Amino acid sequence: MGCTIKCDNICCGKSHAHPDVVKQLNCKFRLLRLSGSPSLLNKHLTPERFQVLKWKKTNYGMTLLDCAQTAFENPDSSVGLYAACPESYDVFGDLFDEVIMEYHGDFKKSFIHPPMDWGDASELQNIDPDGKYVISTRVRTARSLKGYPFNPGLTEDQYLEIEDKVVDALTRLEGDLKGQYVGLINMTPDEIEKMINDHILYKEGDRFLNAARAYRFWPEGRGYFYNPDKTFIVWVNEEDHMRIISLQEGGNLAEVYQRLADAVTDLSYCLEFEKHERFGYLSMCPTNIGTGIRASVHIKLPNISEDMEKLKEVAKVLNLQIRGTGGEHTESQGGVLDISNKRRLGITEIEVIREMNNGIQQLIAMEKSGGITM
Ligand code: ADP
Ligand code: DAR
Repeated sequence: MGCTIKCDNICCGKSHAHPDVVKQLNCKFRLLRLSGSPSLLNKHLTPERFQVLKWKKTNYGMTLLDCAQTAFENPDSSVGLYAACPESYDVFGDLFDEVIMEYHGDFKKSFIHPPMDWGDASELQNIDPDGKYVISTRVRTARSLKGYPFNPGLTEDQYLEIEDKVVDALTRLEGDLKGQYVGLINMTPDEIEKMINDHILYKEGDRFLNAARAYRFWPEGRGYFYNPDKTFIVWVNEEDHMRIISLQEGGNLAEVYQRLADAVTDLSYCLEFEKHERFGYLSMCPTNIGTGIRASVHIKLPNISEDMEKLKEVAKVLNLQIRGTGGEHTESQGGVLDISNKRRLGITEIEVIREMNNGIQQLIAMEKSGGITM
């Protein structure tokens, strides 16, 4: 549709955000600036960028409000920006490029994410063969179905369409990956709580996702797939259309990683994933683009975790991220830390795993030597 609204700039001949949306954005932007929010959104959505981006709208009908509302409602966000649809990464590219550059360690505008390369899992050894530190190992990636918006733009029918397409593909898997799907709508609250506590199912009620309108029509179209051993899990329509997860007790990273590589490869024969020419595989959060991989261990490091601030500094140097026992936005319980790679973009799948493996090995070596040596 041609431009029907005269924005601040010369009319660009494209569809624009409605003036009522721009009015909301003006107010929320001012409040965000006054809040002193530490978010990457507040740092990089400069007044100059705001004046241009507030008028833009994607072909999915998504605006800057759909992308930034998470931080408007949660000024304490660390990132504060979600893509409302695949086009958001380009239509609001002046903002997303800056956030991505900072989060993923200097991924410059000229950089292009490398082609997918799972490498050879046999180069990976068991992170903790004596089983003294690592309780469990998990490797997950995010994938979005091509042609659909992300949570802020999905209709109820689209949630159900995505669920149907993903479940059809999952039920074609064979061998170790064979399993069953259960929709949240068919689960009791106690069953859901048990699966969350067992680290199998996603938590509900994340305030950042709620502000991003990710819980509309809940639990319609939401559920998870699992194999009998619960070492292969797929979340459907939580933060992303798909989270593909491989996990098991112990530190056998090679086995966990190979299972994920096989699953993604098999699913790619049945599903077309959203992919960007620069950013690789797209997801709702700019922290999860590229490989989309988060490879983590649940680990106990009683000596070096006595000084958590120092451990976090070392983790940053090793490109590692520390989360609580229940995952993001949770605290550590019983000394169990969730430690994973931070970078997911600009390096290949096998390079992500190498970076995580090397980092964890260095932390275990420090634990054995009795203290942090960096
Ligand atoms: P994501 O990994 O998808 O970014 P979270 O950080 O919220 O999401 O973690 C999701 C779930 O996975 C949580 O229940 C968390 O405890 C669990 N988890 C993460 N890493 C491991 C691991 N190495 N072993 C067992 N469970 C894990
Ligand atoms: N909590 C939001 C998102 C941070 C990245 N984690 C994701 N995508 N689950 C924030 O901006 O702090």
